[in-house]
Amino acid sequence: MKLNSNIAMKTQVAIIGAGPSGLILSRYLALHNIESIVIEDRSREYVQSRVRAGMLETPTVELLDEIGIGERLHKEGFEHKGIYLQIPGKRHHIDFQELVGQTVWVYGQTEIQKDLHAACDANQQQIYYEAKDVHFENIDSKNPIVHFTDSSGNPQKIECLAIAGCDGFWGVSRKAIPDVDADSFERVYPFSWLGIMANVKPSIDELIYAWHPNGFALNSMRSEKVSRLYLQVEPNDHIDNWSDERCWDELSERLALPGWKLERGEITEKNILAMRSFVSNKMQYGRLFLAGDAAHTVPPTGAKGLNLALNDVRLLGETLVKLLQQNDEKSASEYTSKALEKVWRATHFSWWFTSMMHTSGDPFDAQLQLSQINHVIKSKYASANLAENYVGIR
Ligand code: FAS
Ligand code: PHB
Repeated sequence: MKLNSNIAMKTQVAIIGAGPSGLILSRYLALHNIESIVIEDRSREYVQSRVRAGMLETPTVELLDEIGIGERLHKEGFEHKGIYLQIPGKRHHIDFQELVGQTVWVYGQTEIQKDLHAACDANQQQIYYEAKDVHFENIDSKNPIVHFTDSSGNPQKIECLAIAGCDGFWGVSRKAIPDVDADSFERVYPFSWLGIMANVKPSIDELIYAWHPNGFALNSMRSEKVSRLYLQVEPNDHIDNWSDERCWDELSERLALPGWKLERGEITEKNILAMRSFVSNKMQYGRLFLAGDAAHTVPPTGAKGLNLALNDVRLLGETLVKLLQQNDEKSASEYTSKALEKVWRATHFSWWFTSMMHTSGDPFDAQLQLSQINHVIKSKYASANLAENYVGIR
């Protein structure tokens, strides 16, 4: 039954998107006694089921601990001291602990989403799932309004003091910023990733990033029983072209090393992920602030996407606390410039690592890449540069 709702809900912050950025921001704000309402386009089940990131920087782990959802991560996650870089016949360990004194954590984004849902349920966080037609009013005032249609088809209105656009690359928030495209940058890469999830014990203790003439391959993991692996494929490739056997044969070829065997198992998930770098240099307008993939996207080679999103979330959380509790408009005006420093560093690193590891079919490119990878392997300084960026520059 459609009700014509003219009664406005009131909250301090309206958050668009219930992915990691939106829900972690809602937890951070609640920790600082700031109320929020979350509006999400998809169902809770759909958001929960999306397979995405797997590698967490230490600052991300610290934020999850701070908002009280780090317990399962410390029990079930894996702390990794480095990664392996591989070219045909040679596998070299880059030791982050030794080079820069930092480590990283393997814990799936789907697990973080589960922990967030539990925390939001326990704290009665108001979340509207399957909300449609989200649009804004008065975002350049101190009392912006969010309009949407709820899952029962009823029009809803939220009067708030700030809007957090955490609705990802395809969301509506970034598009609400005037002339946003004039200050945005995009690079679409001429390849995609085929990602597979498999019920098989990981064949090695830490991640392998492998350059191979056939294309890049990544051996990652989720638990002692689940492996997560990726193959560079053509940009318009389709999972119908990739039988389980072809996946395992190609992964075995690209990750091959004498005396080592890639274990095979039941493949439970296959997806193809387009590769793009995108940055909007406009991350706010009036009382609308963007965080996470709503403002930027990186190719997942450097495992930066989720970590960069949560760097924004911490900064936006701090900014909103100062704005709403201390009326600190100056900090609010500096949000974008502060966020972009890390956004561009992570964007450059993700582009650099992607360009070094993915083949183009051009033999000259291949020689340059092999020379660069060998330099990173042999030079302590070049290894430290990779390590410093991978663990997350503070
Ligand atoms: P998200 O896109 O996760 O969440 C945005 C939310 O907003 C979604 O739930 C969406 O449904 C909702 N939304 C969209 N439009 C809306 C609207 N109009 N109204 C209301 N809600 C709306 N990163 C890595 O580090 N490693 C990886 O391997 C990796 N793999 C990825 C695979 C895929 C397919 C994708 C898309 C991304 C991947 N990423 C990876 C990056 C990913 O982890 C993101 O960085 C992370 O999800 C960012 O989180 P959010 O900013 O919350 O955006
Ligand atoms: C993953 O485990 O999904 C993963 C890990 C590291 C990356 C990309 C993806 O660089």
